[in-house]
Amino acid sequence: MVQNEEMSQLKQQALVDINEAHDAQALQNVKVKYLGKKGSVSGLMKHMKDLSNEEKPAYGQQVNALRQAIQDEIVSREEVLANEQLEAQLRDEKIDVTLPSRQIALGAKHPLTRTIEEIEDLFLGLGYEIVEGYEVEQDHYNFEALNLPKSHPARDMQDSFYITEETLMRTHTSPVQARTLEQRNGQGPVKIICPGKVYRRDSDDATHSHQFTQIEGLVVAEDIKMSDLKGTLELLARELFGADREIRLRPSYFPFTEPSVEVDVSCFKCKGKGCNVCKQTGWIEVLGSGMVHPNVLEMAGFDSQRYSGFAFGLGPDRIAMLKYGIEDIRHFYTSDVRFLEQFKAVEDRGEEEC
Ligand code: FA5
Repeated sequence: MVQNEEMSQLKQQALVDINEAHDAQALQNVKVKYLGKKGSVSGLMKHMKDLSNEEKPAYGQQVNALRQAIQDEIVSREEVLANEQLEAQLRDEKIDVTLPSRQIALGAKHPLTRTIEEIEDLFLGLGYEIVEGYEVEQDHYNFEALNLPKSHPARDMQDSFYITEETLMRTHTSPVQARTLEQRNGQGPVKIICPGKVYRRDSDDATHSHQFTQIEGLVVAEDIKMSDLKGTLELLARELFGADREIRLRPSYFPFTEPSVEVDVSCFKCKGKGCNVCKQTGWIEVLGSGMVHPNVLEMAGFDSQRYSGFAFGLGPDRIAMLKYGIEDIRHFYTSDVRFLEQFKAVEDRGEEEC
């Protein structure tokens, strides 16, 4: 029978086409070619009109069986292709876990942050609280509450950026001590350190910046003496610059402390003999300090007969410059990655080797 002949040829051709389809799209095209509405299998139905009524059901069944057989072949070919694709993917995406990993560029702490954290850690260990203040500060707290009334000539010691007549960029971290004392309602003890940014109209050079950092320290309690200040600063100097450091106090002047002292630390490089770091003096000036002026205590509501205290203010920029041998303060603020990357190496080696 002609129809049977055609059907078996069609089936054979379909099997060949299915096996030659090497991806999903090609297989889909084969499917449309044979099983689509206008496909070859549907085309076989055109012979129906030439058949007798008795022959028609059997022929219809044969066409359906052919359709099913091609459909089954396509499904199994689909599975084969899917497996092949998965295997190729597994092969292509294979990871060699023995290869060395790519270098991840890790950041390092900014030298100022490291210095500030080192100082914070020491004082936290001594039971101090860390208090932060406002960078935009009222004239009252920056100066007046620190015994520097409007006309006081010592205001010239700190050239300021004023925002209005009564507000300015704080010139030091001392306003935080004035604010904290005021908040404590005349009740000691107070033991705080106050790190933060400060601003002055200083012209920028290798050792001066118009923006720099300070850490303020303040202790107010009954019976605080100058020896407490000296012991505390000795500890600080040894923590920062080595266990065999000595400090010396030189008379100085700050309106908010009386007496006031500048504190020098024996040179960590030449051990006091004289070198380029200490400018041949054997000593390095590191901070200003003194006993809190009774006026400051009284203005904040503390009884200066009952309470006494000490305060100090240091510049982490200068400390970090000394510690790491940095010759220009402006390196801290220009965000040059080549400069900052050097501190990654310091971090890897550990603090003691700096
Ligand atoms: C003060 O600012 C006082 N408030 C410190 C103080 C606090 C004294 C409490 C007594 C009691 P002075 O102006 O000296 O003091 O500044 C303190 C430190 O800030 C200096 O030792 C120095 O390290 C740093 N410093 C001052 N000006 C600059 C600047 N332009 N650039 C970088 N660091 C500076």
